[in-house]
Amino acid sequence: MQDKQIEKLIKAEAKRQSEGLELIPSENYVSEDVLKANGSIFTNKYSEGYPGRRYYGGQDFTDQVERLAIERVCKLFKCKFANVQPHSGAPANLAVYAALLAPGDTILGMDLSHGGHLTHGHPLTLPAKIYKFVGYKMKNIETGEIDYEDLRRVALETKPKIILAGFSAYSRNLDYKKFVAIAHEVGAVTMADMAHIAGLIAAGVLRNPFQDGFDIITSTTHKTLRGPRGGIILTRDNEEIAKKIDKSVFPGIQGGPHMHTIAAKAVAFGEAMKPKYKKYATQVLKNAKAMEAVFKKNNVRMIGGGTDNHLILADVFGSLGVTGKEAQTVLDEVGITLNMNSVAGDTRKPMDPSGIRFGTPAITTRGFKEKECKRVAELMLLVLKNKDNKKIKDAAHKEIKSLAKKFPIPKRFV
Ligand code: DSN
Repeated sequence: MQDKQIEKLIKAEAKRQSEGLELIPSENYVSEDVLKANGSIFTNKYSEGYPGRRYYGGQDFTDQVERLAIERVCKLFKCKFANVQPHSGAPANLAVYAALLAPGDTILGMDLSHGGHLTHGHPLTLPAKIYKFVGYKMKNIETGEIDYEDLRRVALETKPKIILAGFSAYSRNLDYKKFVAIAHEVGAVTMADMAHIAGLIAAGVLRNPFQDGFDIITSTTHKTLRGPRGGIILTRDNEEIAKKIDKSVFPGIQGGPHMHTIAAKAVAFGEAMKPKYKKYATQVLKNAKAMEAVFKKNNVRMIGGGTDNHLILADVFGSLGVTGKEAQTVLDEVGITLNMNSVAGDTRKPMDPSGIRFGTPAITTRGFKEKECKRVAELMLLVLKNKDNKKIKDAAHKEIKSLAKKFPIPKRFV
């Protein structure tokens, strides 16, 4: 690279990624093919519109790329319509709201403090300034069971136009059929934001909300799905909804699609169709269970009591007296990256909450199995329990570095 300053930073980040262990559950490593497509000359092209209906010339190859991405993602998630243009998850969610709602309409989503996402109603977001958000919660924080009776009560009372399932910090399975039944009672559209678990659904190791009658799925493409940073909106079979969504994405809230990203999305969707991907997704779940077992054995409180998916939300302040921020910092020092997170009922502030959130998508991509994941969980607890002991931390760091060396970040998956 001619820009030495940026080149140096890219190299430093590559070293950080390769020598440390990535446990942020929304992060992953992409293949070299995804990187190549994402860094390709499609970055030069403007393509406002949709395949066959563009506002600029020179679209022979962009049309083919976008059609391939749509065809592959529809096959992967068993649906009829897809919009692959959203720049990421937040614009994808906004585009659905804008497609189906009038300002002031109501959306019923998971309460943020119980695992919902910012775009499901945080007061500082644009959607929350336009629409009215009401929430549902867990009935029992220790088992993670959703309070479906209360969800129904709130739905009957507030008549939401959209009932939204999905989360960014929840570790249990949702009962999609219950959402659909309640939505039918109140005439709402069902929308699943499956950003975190899209890859696990694509692989068939977690249930697909479309199977239970959901109308719309939104997702990012870079988490378990292991693609470039981006978003998608899928519509099961309702063409009228799909058309409204297309209009809402462009020209509604976006201009030209990022064709290089769409090319990379197509590559990732192709990779997710391969049998090896199913193996990967199966291992992600097994690895999370292996980490859960260590936390359970050490009596560390996990929100929801454990995990059915790729992530664990642990109350480290309640169990070990270490705050989320302290835990994030001390684990960073020994080469483990994860994020501090509020837990349901947290009395601490979001910038230094009681919990940590971690997961297995990235380390599973590196080839970690249960044995290594168990060891990582043990090392995490050892460090957290001895956060001021330099000797213990140094030894843990050494072991983490050697694990990372033994399992280099792969370049190809299929
Ligand atoms: N930032 C993502 C996550 O970590 O879950 C959600 O947008």
